[in-house]
Amino acid sequence: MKRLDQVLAADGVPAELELVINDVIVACKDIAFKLRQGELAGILGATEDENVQGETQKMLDVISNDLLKDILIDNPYVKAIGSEEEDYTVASTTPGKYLVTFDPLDGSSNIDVNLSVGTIFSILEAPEDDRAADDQSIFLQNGRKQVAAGYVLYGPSALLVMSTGNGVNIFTLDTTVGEFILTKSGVQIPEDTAEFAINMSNQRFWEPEMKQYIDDCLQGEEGPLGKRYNMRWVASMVAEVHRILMRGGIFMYPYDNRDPSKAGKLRLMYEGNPMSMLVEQAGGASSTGRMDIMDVAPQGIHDRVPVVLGSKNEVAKVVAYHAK
Ligand code: P6P
Repeated sequence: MKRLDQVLAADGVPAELELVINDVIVACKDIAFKLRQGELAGILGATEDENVQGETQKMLDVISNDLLKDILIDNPYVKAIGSEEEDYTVASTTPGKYLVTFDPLDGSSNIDVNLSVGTIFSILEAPEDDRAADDQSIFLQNGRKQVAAGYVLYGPSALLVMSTGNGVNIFTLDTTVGEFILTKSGVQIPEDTAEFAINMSNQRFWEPEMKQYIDDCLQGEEGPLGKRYNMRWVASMVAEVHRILMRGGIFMYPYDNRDPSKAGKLRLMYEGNPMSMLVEQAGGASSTGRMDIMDVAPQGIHDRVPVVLGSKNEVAKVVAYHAK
């Protein structure tokens, strides 16, 4: 049974990067503990505040964000962090080599009804130039520049799923010793699927291409796609991506015209890119519908992006619909 640090060392991960990852994990273990306490910890429910996304912050959104921010900006190898819950990027107290972006508690609308939520993180190298740690343009690198990406899924068990570029490993939190233990290595997503995940209530707002693909899925065996599809929607991206890593599937949060100024609901830097690295490292595909998500050039730390990810042959079909 290998611990996380043993797997990272075996994968040749630089010691400084391992120390950054380790601080992310320390914060996530604390988040996992607080979530397990639930009502008993008196930290469920919403605050009076909204984040930069215009979403009401749950108490645990703020607590999780502060746990990750506080430990990382004191890490000697971190230059700055970016978070879904922070209006601007936050400079570290010391110069460092790495940039960390995170969604501290993705799917937090599920907390109060005791459904799965997760922490998503992405690590980049800071550009070797003289831009200051508080210059958020140092983060504006495409997803292919990520040196590590992962999530912690706070489900029936707490699972760490991550990649440093050598495939995807899954670690299970052994609560008896407080360590993440390797429980699956070399995750591979099945290339085909008959299970799609999308929020159908947004159907009238989608582009015609997405409407057509879903219509064709719903026609089942008699339709142009020639198979009976099943549907899932958990409203927690981390849970959806984990299901896809384990048994295949396709997850979509496409562009919709509810707010034409936004490219989609999900954020590129701390949802789209890290999940795309994991999915591609596991043999899947991740697209906006028209291009690979990890090739998108970010313009800002809170950029949004349409997401179509999962089993590579199914993602290819959706891309083909958008190419017509
Ligand atoms: P909707 C959670 O808020 C999230 O960012 C993702 O985790 C999830 O896939 C999506 O939004 C759910 O969005 O519109 O169905 O509530």
